[in-house]
Amino acid sequence: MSDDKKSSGATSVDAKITNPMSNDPTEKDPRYPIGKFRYQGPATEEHREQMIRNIERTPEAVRSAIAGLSEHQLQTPYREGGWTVRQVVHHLPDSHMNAYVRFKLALTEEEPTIKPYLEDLWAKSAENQSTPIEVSLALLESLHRRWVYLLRSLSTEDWNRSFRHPETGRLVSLERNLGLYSWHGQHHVAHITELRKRMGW
Ligand code: NI
Repeated sequence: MSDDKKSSGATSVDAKITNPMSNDPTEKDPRYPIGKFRYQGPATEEHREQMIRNIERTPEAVRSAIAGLSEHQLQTPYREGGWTVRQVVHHLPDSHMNAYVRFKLALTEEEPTIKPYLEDLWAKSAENQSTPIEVSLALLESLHRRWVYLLRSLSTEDWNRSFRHPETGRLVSLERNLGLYSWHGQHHVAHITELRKRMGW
């Protein structure tokens, strides 16, 4: 990962000299510290297990990312105009509960159409200010334990089961969804760790 960063860093410096208006949305964009999600095509069993392990480790990674932060630091946006660290932490179980339900729906129904949710409004709800982050951390831990049992129980055919996303009309396979959520946890953890680096926390 750090080697990748070095080489792409060198490229982006050159790109900036020739093209100061570079609009690559992933380049040095604080919204995407680990880059945007990219589906890497059908996974091997080993790669799937790697992605499941990422999901398994996410709750612990979130805990260590926020370790020692004060209430004031938790109220700091991870980037200008972005969610606060507190909102990022509460967002994870919000998002992953929806993800878990989508897995269950796709496993028990034929190509069900799922229900999207307005993540920004969920993140900005008043309850987010009053709920201690510990509550969301405990929820995330329990949810991920259950989710990982579910993921490890899937057969090869199950990974090809899918749900329909009503906004795009497309079918999303469970394997693709696994990749998305393996990325998603790391993506938000990096929001917090990058903020700490920038602030010297
Ligand atoms: Ni998210």
